[in-house]
Amino acid sequence: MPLPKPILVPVLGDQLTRNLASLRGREKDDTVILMMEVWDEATYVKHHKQKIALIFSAMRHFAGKLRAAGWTIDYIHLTDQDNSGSFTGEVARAIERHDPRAVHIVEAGEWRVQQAIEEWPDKFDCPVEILPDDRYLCSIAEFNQWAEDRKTLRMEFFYREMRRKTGLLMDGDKPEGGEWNYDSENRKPPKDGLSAPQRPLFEPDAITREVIALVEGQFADHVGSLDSFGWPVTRDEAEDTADAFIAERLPCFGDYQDAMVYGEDDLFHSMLSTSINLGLLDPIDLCERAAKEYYEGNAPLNAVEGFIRQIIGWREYVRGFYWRFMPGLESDNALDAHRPLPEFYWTGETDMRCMADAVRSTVDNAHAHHIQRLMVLGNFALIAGLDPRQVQDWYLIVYADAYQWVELPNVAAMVLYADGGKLASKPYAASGNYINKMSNYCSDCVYSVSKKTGEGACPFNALYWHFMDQHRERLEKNNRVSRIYSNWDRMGEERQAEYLDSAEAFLETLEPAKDGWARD
Ligand code: FAD
Ligand code: DLZ
Ligand code: SF4
Repeated sequence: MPLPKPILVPVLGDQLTRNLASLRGREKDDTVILMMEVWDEATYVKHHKQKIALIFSAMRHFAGKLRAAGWTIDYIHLTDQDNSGSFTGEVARAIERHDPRAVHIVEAGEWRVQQAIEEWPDKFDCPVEILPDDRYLCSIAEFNQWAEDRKTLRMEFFYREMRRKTGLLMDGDKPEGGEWNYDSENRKPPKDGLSAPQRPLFEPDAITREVIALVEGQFADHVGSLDSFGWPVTRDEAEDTADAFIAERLPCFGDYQDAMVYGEDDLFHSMLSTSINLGLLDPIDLCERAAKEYYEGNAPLNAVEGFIRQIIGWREYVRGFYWRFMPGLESDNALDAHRPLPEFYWTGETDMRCMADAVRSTVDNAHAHHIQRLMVLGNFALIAGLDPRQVQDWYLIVYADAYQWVELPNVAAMVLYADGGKLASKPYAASGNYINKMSNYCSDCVYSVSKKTGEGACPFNALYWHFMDQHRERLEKNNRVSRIYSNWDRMGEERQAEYLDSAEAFLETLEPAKDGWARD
């Protein structure tokens, strides 16, 4: 009897879980799992070195674990001689090698890859089944249904649906404690000397060391350094990171969620995004564990609710938003912003202490925490009128947790308002006051945060009014913003001109990024 033909199951780099829809219920002797390190993915933008090393190392560890459990793994290494460089090319070669009776793949996280996969049924002489990615709480169809008849797609209302759906922090049909959202308690400025317990860092093992050498050799001109690589690359390591967060940092997660402290890169954030996005951790399981801490009296409600909202609220919402508005979201530019990304986004060489610290953390760790991404790096990009495509590339490149489905809505819609307000009710524009209130950056900055214009003034102050002035026609109609223009008008023309001249003079000094950082 000839052996029955197997099912070929390609597993992509961000699908590293045994609970993947294409693997669940499969028999080992009837399945060939294909994993592919390919040039197209590693270079469509020039990802941070730590991001590539993390993904390849996690892929290799996952493959090793499955192989040890008796699965047949066909693993394509980046430098294999016949590697075609693309998912499509590698699946075609694998079909020739294994002659499968069908290909089963879970839909891709990114539009670009999904477009390629959708061509496979016509390209290959073999049935292809594309399965929904059910690692998310809300399917794409369910999000579209929720969004269909709404004028505005505010996350808060979506989030309440997800609370009801999961029963997380619900007291019958009411939210635990009476409120859906405890953010008003989550805006504490940092106390002097605020510092958080160190998260676990993992010494690279032999597999990771081999990947690090590969990345050093093949991607030498990509941003970042691998010297401090300590990301969790296995499920066990990711679980250790989650355990440490829940025990040591979750109780303060809410209070200091928006705080920034010079040189404190993680503060009370979970540092779990890389592991969740790769598939090493189950997001709902994490939320259930956090809720248990509240019910057992180990963490306050504002912390636990805040953490759960980031995951079943924001994370699920941006994924639905991405699929609803792609491919247009990528090229949206509602504010007609065209200034090139400044070189200091890559080097950190700027006198603005807040920007320098956020870029340093980004380049050193392939990570910056949320409020640095939003209110420092993002706010600057917004009020300086930086080109959305260049800003999008930058965020996708520099963060180890960046995949377009989560990066793009955050950057194009939340930060840059390039979608014209589908996601946010108003642009998150802020002057230096906000950064001063929420951080200890300003006291030692070359610039003076209290000085509004002229020599030595904090650039955020004049850029803020310059931005508001430039977009008056659009923003004045927005009743959440319109009253700000009364303040502007009260300043009088002479003072306004000082603001605008200061901003223009500062913008003139920006050196555009050199070619070659983002793409070859
Ligand atoms: P925590 O602060 O501990 O939050 C817990 C978890 O909630 C995170 O791990 C993440 O899974 C989820 N989460 C929190 N905020 C968001 C959000 N706005 N959107 C989606 N999920 C969220 N997150 C990414 O995973 N990849 C990205 O490419 C990415 N790009 C961003 C770009 C910008 C401009 C902004 C403002 C935010 C971006 N975020 C992105 C969201 C957020 O900043 C990161 O998820 C977070 O900093 C990761 O660190 P953490 O795990 O310690 O998060
Ligand atoms: C980001 C990335 C990189 C750098 N390299 C690979 C790779 O070689 N092989 C792979 O399977 N996945 C890689 N990834 C992650 C993919 O880009 C990710 O799986 C897509 O976002 C799926 O849409
Ligand atoms: Fe940033 Fe302005 Fe504060 Fe300097 S003074 S750290 S530029 S906000």
